[in-house]
Parts: sequence; structure tokens; C-alpha cells
Amino acid sequence: MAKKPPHSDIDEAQVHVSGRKKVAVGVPAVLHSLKIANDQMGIKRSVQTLLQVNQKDGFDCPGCAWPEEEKRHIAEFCENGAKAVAEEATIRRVTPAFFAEHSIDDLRGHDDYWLGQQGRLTHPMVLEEGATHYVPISWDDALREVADALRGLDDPDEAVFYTSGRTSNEAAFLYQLLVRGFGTNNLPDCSNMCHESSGSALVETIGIGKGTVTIDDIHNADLLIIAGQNPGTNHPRMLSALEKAKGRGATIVAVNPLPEAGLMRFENPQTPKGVILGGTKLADEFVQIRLGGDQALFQAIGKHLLEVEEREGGVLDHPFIDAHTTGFEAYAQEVRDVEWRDLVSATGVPETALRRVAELVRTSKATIVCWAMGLTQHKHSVAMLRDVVNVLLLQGNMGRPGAGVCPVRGHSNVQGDRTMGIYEKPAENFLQWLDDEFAFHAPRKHGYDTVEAIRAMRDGKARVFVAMGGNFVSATPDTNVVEAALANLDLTVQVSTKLNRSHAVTGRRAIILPTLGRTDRDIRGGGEQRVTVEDSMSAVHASRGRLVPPANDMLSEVAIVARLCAMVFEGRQNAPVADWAALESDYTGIRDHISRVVPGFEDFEAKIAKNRTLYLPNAPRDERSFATESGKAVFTANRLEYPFIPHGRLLLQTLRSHDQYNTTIYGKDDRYRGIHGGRRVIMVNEKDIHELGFAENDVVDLVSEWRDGVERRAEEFRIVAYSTPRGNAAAYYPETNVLVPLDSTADISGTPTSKSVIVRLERRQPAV
Ligand SMILES: Nc1nc2c(c(=O)[nH]1)N[C@H]1C(S)=C(S)[C@@H](COP(=O)(O)OP(=O)(O)OC[C@H]3O[C@@H](n4cnc5c(=O)[nH]c(N)nc54)[C@H](O)[C@@H]3O)O[C@H]1N2
Ligand SMILES: Nc1nc2c(c(=O)[nH]1)N[C@H]1C(S)=C(S)[C@@H](COP(=O)(O)OP(=O)(O)OC[C@H]3O[C@@H](n4cnc5c(=O)[nH]c(N)nc54)[C@H](O)[C@@H]3O)O[C@H]1N2
Ligand SMILES: [Mo]
Repeated sequence: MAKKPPHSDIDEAQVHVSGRKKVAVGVPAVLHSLKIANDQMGIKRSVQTLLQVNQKDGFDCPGCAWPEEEKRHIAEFCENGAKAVAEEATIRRVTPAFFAEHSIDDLRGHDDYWLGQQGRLTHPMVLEEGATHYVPISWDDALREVADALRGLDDPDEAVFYTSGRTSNEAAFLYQLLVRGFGTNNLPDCSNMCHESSGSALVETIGIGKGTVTIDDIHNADLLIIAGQNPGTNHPRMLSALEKAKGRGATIVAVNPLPEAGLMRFENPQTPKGVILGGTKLADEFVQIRLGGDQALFQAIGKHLLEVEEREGGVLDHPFIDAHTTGFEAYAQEVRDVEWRDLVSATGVPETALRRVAELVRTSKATIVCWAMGLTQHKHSVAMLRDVVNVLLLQGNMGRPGAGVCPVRGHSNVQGDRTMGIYEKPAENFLQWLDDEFAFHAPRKHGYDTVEAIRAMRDGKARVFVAMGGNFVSATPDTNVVEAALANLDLTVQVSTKLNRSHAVTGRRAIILPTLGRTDRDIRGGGEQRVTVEDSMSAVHASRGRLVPPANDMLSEVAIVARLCAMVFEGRQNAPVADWAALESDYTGIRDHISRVVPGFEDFEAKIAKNRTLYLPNAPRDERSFATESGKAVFTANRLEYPFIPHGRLLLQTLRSHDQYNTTIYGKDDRYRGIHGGRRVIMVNEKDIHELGFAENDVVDLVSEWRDGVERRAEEFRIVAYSTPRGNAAAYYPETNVLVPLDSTADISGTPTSKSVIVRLERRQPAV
């Protein structure tokens, strides 16, 4: 095969396809994760660590944000949770000796897989301007340099502070205070690329940017629609909840362009039935929808419900609609006017099948719609999600048992970070409470979201970039633009557990601040500390790590931020007032502040003591009340949109394999999809492969086409025939981020359109 693609440490010539799975989890999953755990941690540490995941007084799984069941299994088992834990609890180390050995050019030549495999970061490091290597620096000097760089800016808005979603509530709260105390709202986060569209649609229609169901609601739903989500890989613990719902008679509809194994059938390794009898069939109906066709699907459901209502009555929940909603007539008119013909071409699903799904909705006593990235990363995602809400409102599926919206979050504390104020467009009342608590005046001007931050860096408007976790370079769209934008900066600072590309692609100077993760024991001046996180269902609970940290003298995220607060605010006018050293030494002090600033956290410490859970209030769920302008839930009329695919082109979605956590690559296999030994593959419908003049296994470049005329190219992908609608294709993120144009974002939410990229395939010229 041809030469190695850029930044790839995987020998892609080995990639092969075999054994596509129709069943998720089961015994192979257990064995696979134990192998990874053993490689990273050794047997003793694996057992010690995996037994504590999501247990009372253990640590919160850094895997996903799906909530725990009230009655937990000992070692509630989740393959990908185990991999996420192993990745963090690894015994491999990236020490100053590693950086002495590997120059910055050398690091740049590797991909995220290789970088992540090197282990945990142990020492603060600095890359001086023009230097070839990172060198060690003391904690004091490193933090002082960050503080000085910030204080040296002409305007606080020249700094950008990114957050990924693993940061604890305590660290996040202090971090947003650091940023606002410094004088800016430039707080982009991973959420901007993730569930921002959900937040935008939900705040507008139901007055809260979160889901409205509990785990009990999932168990008790009559109908669960799971759209644009691959739970078998990305939220495996959700499968147990779905199994339970099935056991109680629920119907499950899977809406996805791909027949994902986890949606079809589940073998629960915790029960003999799962292992011996081949598991539970999950989806009763699989809607193989075209990419971006979901708005049409939900309009079709709404249209059918209204048609039957007009014919026979008895479909709509009129008392609910009258008492609790506005906008019904305009919505009804919009879907009455839309043509079945258009709904069919948008979804690629025959009218009979659309009506069959709609009938399941009509006859359901309690319906929940779950979704993830398949619904949030399109140009028209906000409209799509508004139409999801419309359908639920028609039958009063909001604020009653077994019913509601369930945006399934990604990172384990991404929802909590938002609750703590990590948001570039903070609400006025939040700022007011912050001002009162810390005796300062927070800036009111809205800050940059992720895409706007990249533009600001590109255009020379930002000079310092600080990241609280994450991998900004690899996770963001338009990789080449982002790499050039970062190179424009005076200083880039990464607070990280593991090495990744964002440490290799930097500003003129760069600082790495290693930090403790969820699994590490965190001992501060005031003794052993706990932190808290919020799951997808607004439940907040404590997390305490037990492992010996990777190195002595490592600082927690809280400690890093508390020290920065002291240094940045020293002698500064209008700075927040608090005892930073005391907050660093005992996090109960931070929770005390939170309890006075953030609604729902009253008596925070008492509520999480003894490992209890604090359930945040959720007005739509708890009392059918909606914090919108009218105080009611809002039906919206949305013009039907769906992607147009030019002739000879494919619409590409960029998604996760089974062996990765976002930009962290655990291995080269995508077991359920039957792809082994490589990641540079593009899954295409067999008929399209031939129609486009290719054969399976051909090696092609993917070239994205966007109205700005810039050529974006991802090199050397192997074509794999896969079950996906005609005209649609799929390939892995982050290798394909180079193809997503920076300005191709969702209306309103600004989320990059990672599930909707027009590409053409170009035959790869054999290397000479
Ligand atoms: N093991 C593991 N767990 C994870 C993560 C991980 O990388 N690895 N990431 C975490 C994060 S941050 C997040 S946000 C979540 C992500 O969880 P998911 O959203 O499940 O992740 P993706 O791989 O992006 O999968 C998108 C799914 O939507 C489908 N899809 C794509 N486009 C469309 C569409 O237009 N319509 C419909 N109906 N379906 C579509 C795809 O085929 C795929 O099944 O998982 C979290 N958990
Ligand atoms: N093309 C495309 N792009 C996408 C997506 C897509 O589906 N397609 N999905 C988007 C989504 S949903 C998301 S959420 C983003 C993810 O974007 P990010 O959150 O920025 O990326 P991650 O890969 O999750 O970040 C991993 C890094 O976080 C650091 N880390 C891990 N744990 C901790 C911790 O406890 N503390 C600290 N300080 N650091 C830690 C480690 O150094 C690790 O290398 O990517 C987005 N980008
Ligand atoms: Mo995410």
C-alpha cells in the first residue's frame, strides 16, 4: 500500500472487514475491556479500580453521562466505561525524560492514538518560543507565567478559556469565576460542538436546556424513540435501562442511517439470560433514515397524528395543549401544509413506514424521545429538535411518568459544567448572583463560542488560549484552519491528564499543566477531597478517586484554578473576593459558594453527604411549568429542511468507532461494525460505490465541497460497503475533522455540522 497518511501511527494496510455484529455487549465485550485494562493498568490495579466505578463512595465513571441505576450491580459492567477508566488509570507515564527525548516536531508527527498511548502527564512543562523541546518548569513559575500573560493583555477579551466536559462542578465553578473575574465571558466549551442545538431548541420551547426525564421514566415509558444515537458504543449502560423498559412492555423505535448493533439486540453480561439465551431484542422498528431526515420524520408523525385527530378525535391531549402550551395552530398549519412526498424524499422512508411509526406514537400512553449527535450536528438541528418537542407536546408527553425529552449527554460532567456557569452567553440573573456573592461586577458582554473563538484566533483578536481539559486541535472542525489559528497566539495553556495533539500544535509559547483525574486520590491541605458531577438526568452526586496519583505534588484542577485566581486577581480592580487558599484546601468552601449562587443547590453539602444524590429541580418535569416568556411550552412552526446532495457526491457523517473516546483512540477496531485494524475507512452504500465508479477496498481521498470554494482533503481512506441509505456515507472523527468547514454551522446553536459534510471521492494515485 501507499505511504503512511499524515499523522497516522496505524498501519492502515491491515484494515479488514469481518463479522459485523447484530448484538451488543455480551461476553466478548467483557473480555475486550479486561484486555485493555490489563495492558494499561496491570491486573491488581484493574480489579481495584474497576470495582469502584459508579459505586457508592467510589468515583463517577469518566465514560459517559448516563445516570446510574438506583440499585447497582457490584462492578456494574460497561465495556467502554472500563476502557475510559483504564485510559486514565494507566500506569504509563509521560515524564520530563519523555519530553527530552521527543522534540515538538516529533510529537507533531504522531497521531492522537500514539500520543494518548504514552500515558499520564506528570510535570508542568513549558515550550519556549522557538524551542525544539518542552522543558520542566516549577508549578509556581508555570502558574505565574500564565497569570502574567493574562494580565499583560490589552483587553481581557483577548483571552479564550475552553472547557471540556470532564471537569468537576467545583473546578468548573471556580474556573468560570476566574474568567469572569478576569473580565471576559470567552468560555467556549465542548458543548458548543455537542448538545448546543438541544439546549437552543429546549430553552426556547420548554424553558430549560436539559432533559425532562429520570431513569425511572425510561423504565416506565410505553414508547422510546432513539434517534441519532449509538448507545451500544457511546452509552452502553443505557442498554440495561432499555432492557428493563422492554421487560415492562415498552416499544422501542431506532432511527438511524446505520443498523447499530446496540440498538438491535443486547446481551446483558450481568444476567444468565443475557449470556446464555442470546439477549434481548431491543428495537421493534428500525427506521433507516437519510442523514438529516429527522425533522421530516417528526413532521410526518405530527401530520399523521393531526390527520387521525381530525378524522376520529381522541389523539391530542387538549387539556394539556390548552392549559400549558402556545402556538398550536401555527404548528398544525405548517405540518398540514407539508407534502407527504417531501417527507418521504427527506427521510428516504416510504409513507407506509412513516405512518406505522406514527401509529406507534399515537397508541403510546407515554413517549420519550432520546437523541444524541445524529440530531444535533446538522445545519437545521434546532428546527429538527423543535419538531421533536412539537410531537411530544401534542399528546402531553411532558411532565408525566414515562414521558418527555431525553437528550443523552456526552462527557460525564458536560451538563454540570453548564449548570456551574461555563457558558459564553450567561443569563443575567446568574451574573447578578455571582456579583453579589463575590463582591465584584462580572462582564455582561457575551463571549465567543468554540467556532467564534477559532475565528478570533485566526483573525488576531485573541492572544492567549487556556484549555481546561479536552483536545481543542483535534475536536474542532476545519483542522488546518485551527492549527494555523493556534500558531497565531502568544501563549497556549493546556490543563490535561493525557498527552494529545493540542500539546503538539501550540502558540508561540506553550505550557502544559498536568492534573488529577476522576480516579485519583485528591489530598489537599484540608484532607481528602471529593468533587461532584451532574448526570444527563440532572442528578448531582459526589465522586472520590482512590488511586495514588501519577506523580507527587500534582495539583487538582481546583488547586490550579484557585492559585490562578490568587495570582490573576492580586491588586486588580473589580476582582472577586474570596479566600482562594482556603477554597483550594477544602472544597466544601466552594460548594458553600455554589449553594448560594446556583439555584437548586441549597444545602448542597448536606444533600451530597452520605453519598446521597441531589436532584436538581426541573420545572417541566416536576410541575409542568415552563420558564418561557409566556410561561407555557411553545409549539413552533418550522419550515421543512433537509440536506441536498449534489449528483455524484456523498453526504458524510463523522462518527465514533467502538474503540475511541472522542479524540482519545483506544484501539483500531470497530467491533460491532465489523471493521478491524484501521480507522481510515469510509462506509458507503454498495450501490453508490459502483455507481461512483469504485470498488470495495479502493483507496480514495475525501474532498469536501463547500460554498467558500476552499479544497479540504482527507487522504487515503479505504472504501467499505456498508448498510447506509443511498447518498450517505460515514467515517470516523477526528480523522475527518479537516473536512468540516469552520463556517458550516447549525442555525442558532452554531454547532459545527459534523454529521452533514458534502464530499466527493477521488481515486488515490498510487505512490511512486
Ligand atoms: N465509548 C465512548 N463513549 C462516548 C463517547 C465516545 O467517543 N466513546 N463520546 C461521548 C460524547 S462527548 C458524546 S456527545 C456521545 C456521542 O454519542 P453518539 O451521538 O451516539 O455518537 P456518534 O458516534 O457521533 O453517533 C451518532 C449516531 O447517530 C447516527 N446519525 C448520524 N446522523 C444522523 C441523522 O441525521 N439522523 C439520525 N437519526 N441518526 C444519525 C449515527 O449513525 C450514529 O449512530 O457519547 C459519549 N460517550
Ligand atoms: N467531526 C466531529 N467532530 C466532533 C464531534 C463529532 O461527532 N464529529 N463530536 C464533538 C463532541 S460531541 C465533543 S463533546 C467534542 C469533544 O471535545 P473535547 O472534550 O475537547 O475532546 P476529548 O477528546 O474528549 O478530550 C480528551 C482530552 O481531555 C483530557 N482529559 C481527560 N480527562 C481529563 C480530566 O479529568 N481533566 C482534564 N483537565 N483533562 C482531562 C485529556 O488530556 C484527553 O486527551 O468533540 C466534538 N468534535
Ligand atoms: Mo459530546
